Amino acid sequence: MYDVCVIGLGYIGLPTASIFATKGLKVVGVDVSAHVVETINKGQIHIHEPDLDILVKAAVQSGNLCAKIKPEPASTFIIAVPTPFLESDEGLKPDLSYIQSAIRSIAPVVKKGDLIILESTSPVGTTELMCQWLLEELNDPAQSDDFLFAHCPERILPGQMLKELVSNDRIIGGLTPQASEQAKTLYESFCSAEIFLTDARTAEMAKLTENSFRDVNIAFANELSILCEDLSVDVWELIRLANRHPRVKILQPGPGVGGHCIAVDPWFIVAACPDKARLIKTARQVNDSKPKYVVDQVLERASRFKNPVVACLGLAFKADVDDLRESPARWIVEQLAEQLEGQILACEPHITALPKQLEGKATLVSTDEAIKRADIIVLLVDHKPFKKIPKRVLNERVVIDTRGIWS
Ligand code: SAJ
Repeated sequence: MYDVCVIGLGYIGLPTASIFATKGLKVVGVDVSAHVVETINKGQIHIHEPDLDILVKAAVQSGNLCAKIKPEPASTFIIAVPTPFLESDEGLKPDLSYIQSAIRSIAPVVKKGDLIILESTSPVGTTELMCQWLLEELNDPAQSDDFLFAHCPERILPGQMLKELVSNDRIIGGLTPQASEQAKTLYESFCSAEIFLTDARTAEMAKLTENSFRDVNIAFANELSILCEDLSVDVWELIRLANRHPRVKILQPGPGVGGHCIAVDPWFIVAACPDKARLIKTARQVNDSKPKYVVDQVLERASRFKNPVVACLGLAFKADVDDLRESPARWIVEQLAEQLEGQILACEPHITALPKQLEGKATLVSTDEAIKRADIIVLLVDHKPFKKIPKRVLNERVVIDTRGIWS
């Protein structure tokens, strides 16, 4: 029997399973993809995150981590599956079907006394629902107190996951105090920061609140960037100066908010309280409208040229990662490729081939080639190499810097 069975071996499940294994626990990781299972059992990885390859290799080679297609008996189950949202007739709705499938998949192997932890970011009430689903699934007169349930939201930042996995404080919300305590003992095996115990609903809302707080703050910065354009004020200088006030800490504007977390999680709050979550909803709308604003800005500048060459620097969803999914930069380049009469050069140092949507519509080039050939340079992602482009070169081009790195 295993100590821990982790369901879902993606960006959260894989580092979590691996770190437990390197601390000496017997871990089985479960994924519905045979390719993922095979890759991990070879000690390799299917996603990109700095140093994750080293951690997974060490975990597999120690004999403490293996991957399987189906769950195996364990004393703790950790659910780390996606929780996207769906567009329905009634608006945006959280899609909890992956969690429900995970619960169904563990039902044949759970025993009384097992601890079941939800790590996926989820709407308030999901841990309670999980308990309900498991009891419904088990065709015997099981009681809710036969199992221990807790929500332990992940809070790690893509690009710095391994460091933050160990050093971030954690929140654990059990359906019972015993569940919280047991989960705390487990996470203490690798977490060197403080672990705070609360109830499941508060833990669920805490995670949604953290990401909504960031979204609202970025929306404030994005709105300022639009106002400043009209008022002929340099927004970067403005924010730098305003942030010198001891109680002001504005985040940075950009071409929009991407990734699977900040742009998604606030909707869980809005879906639960549609009439009351007014600020959180507006912030989402402000951030979602920013990519189109950038497209219009570029089209307007390009209209002054005949067949301009437009260099778009960056396709990833944020700086220094290679993740192009849910990326405002990528969306902007796709729109420009559709709408602009001219040539699009795309420059993304972290990839070697363009995503399918851009094949034949843009050309992937190096930074040097992009800036040499461009009439218009559009900076979309603040990757480190772009910061080194000499001012002299930029002074000779039309520049749209959505991240303020050359300000
Ligand atoms: N962004 C801005 N301006 C800023 C900061 C970010 O435009 O000042 C943009 C980024 O470019 C990116 C998006 O926001 O497109 C999100 O990036 P991020 O670095 O803010 O966050 P994520 O999505 O990579 O990770 C977040 C983190 N949450 C918080 O910082 C509150 C992380 O700790 C969470 O674990 C993660 O969501 C998650 O999994 O929920």
